[in-house]
Amino acid sequence: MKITDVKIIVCSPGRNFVTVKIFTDEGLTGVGDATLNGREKAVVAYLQEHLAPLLIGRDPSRIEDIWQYFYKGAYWRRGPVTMAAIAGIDTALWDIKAKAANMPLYQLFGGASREKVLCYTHAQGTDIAEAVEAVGKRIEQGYKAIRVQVGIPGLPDVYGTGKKSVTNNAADDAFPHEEVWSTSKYMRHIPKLFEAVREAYGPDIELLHDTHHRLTPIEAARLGKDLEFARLFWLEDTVAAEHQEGFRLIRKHTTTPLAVGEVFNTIWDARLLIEEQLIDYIRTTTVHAGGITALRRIMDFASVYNVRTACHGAMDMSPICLGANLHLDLWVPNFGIQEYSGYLPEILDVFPSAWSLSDGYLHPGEATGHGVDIDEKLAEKYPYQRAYLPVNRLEDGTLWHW
Ligand code: EZ4
Ligand code: CO
Repeated sequence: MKITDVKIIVCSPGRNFVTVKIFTDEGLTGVGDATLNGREKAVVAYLQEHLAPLLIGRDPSRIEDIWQYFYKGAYWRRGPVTMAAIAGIDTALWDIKAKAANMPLYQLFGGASREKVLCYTHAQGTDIAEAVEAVGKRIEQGYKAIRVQVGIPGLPDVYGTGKKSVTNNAADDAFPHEEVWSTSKYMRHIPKLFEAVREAYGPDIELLHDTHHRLTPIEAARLGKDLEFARLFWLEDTVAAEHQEGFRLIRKHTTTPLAVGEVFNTIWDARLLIEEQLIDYIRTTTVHAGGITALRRIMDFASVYNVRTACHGAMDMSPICLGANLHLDLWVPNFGIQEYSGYLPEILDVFPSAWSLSDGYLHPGEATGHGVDIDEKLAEKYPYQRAYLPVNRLEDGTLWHW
C-alpha cells in the first residue's frame, strides 16, 4: 500500500478543528485530529508545508518509522505544534492499519482489558448553589465521576464556571477575553464548594477539581490538605509542571491524588513525575502528545510506576481524538479514567463517530479503524474563525498562569 494524498481539513462547527486525512492507492483512508486550540493555523502550516509532501509514496503500514522520521528527523524536536502535527498523521495511519486488518483499533494493542471506559464530565456554576445543582443533573444523567468548578466571590468571572467560559471561544472578539484571578480568594472558597457537594450527594460520587496551573507548589500543598476531607478522585493541574521537581513538595504534604499533563507533548515532560511517583494520573492525550504511537509509550512507562491514565478530553479536541483515546482506554492495563465534556450537536454531525456513552461509561464501538470520520461536505459549511482561550491576570494586572 502507498500513500497517495494528504488533506488538511480545517472547520469550525462551534470550535476550530484541524483534521488530517490520508489517502492510499488501495482506497483505504484514515483520519487524525491535529487541533491545537488557539494556535490552529500554525499546525496547518507545519503539516501542509513540511510533513504532508514527505508522506506521498510512503508505505502507510510503517507507522513507527514515519513517527521517528518526523520526530528525530526534524532536528527540532518536541513542542505543541510539532507534536500535534505528528499526532494527526500518526492517528490517521493507525486508523488505516486497523481498517486494513478489518479490526477495531483496540484489537491491535492487545484487545479489551475491560467492558467499558469510565469517564468523568464537567459541572460548574457561578456560585456554590448553582454548582451543586449542576452536579445533581450530571448524577441524574448517569455520570459516576464529575469535575466541579465554581465562580469565586469577588472575581468577575472564572474560566470554566460560567456561560462564556463554557465555550471559552473568543470568536466574536478581536482579542482573548481577560479574566481576573486571586489565589487567596480561590483557596478560601473551594473547600466550601466540596463541603456543599458532599453534603448534598454523599460519599459515593467521584469528584474532581481542576486548578488550571494557577498555584505555587506550597499553595497546592495547602489546597490538597484542605480538600482531604472531600476524598477527591483527584486535584488537577495545581501548578505549571515545567518544573517537575515542584511536585515533590506538594506530594510531601497531601494525600489528595494528583493529576497533571494535558499540556504535555512528550514522555520527557512527565519523566520525573512518573519515575518518582509524584502524580497519580497522567493526563496526556493523543492529539497533544504525538499520537497513538507516543501516547502508548507514555502509558506503558506510567504502568511501571503505578501511575494511571486519564486522557484529556475537553471539547477542543475533536471526536477523532476522543475515539482514538477510547481504543487506548479500553486496552491499557493501568487505565484510570477518561475525560468527557460532551460535544455540541454540530460537532457530532461533522464527525460521525462509532463511540458511544451509556450510564457514565464510554465505549469506542466495534467499527474497523478508530471508528470516527469527517463529513467533508458538511465541514465546509463551518469555516475557520480565529478564536482564543481567555487570558488570566492578577488583580493588579500581572499576567498569570491559567
Ligand atoms: O481548559 O481543553 O481538563 N480540561 C481542561 C480543559 C482545558 C481546555 C484548554 O484548551 O482543563 O477545559
Ligand atoms: Co484540565
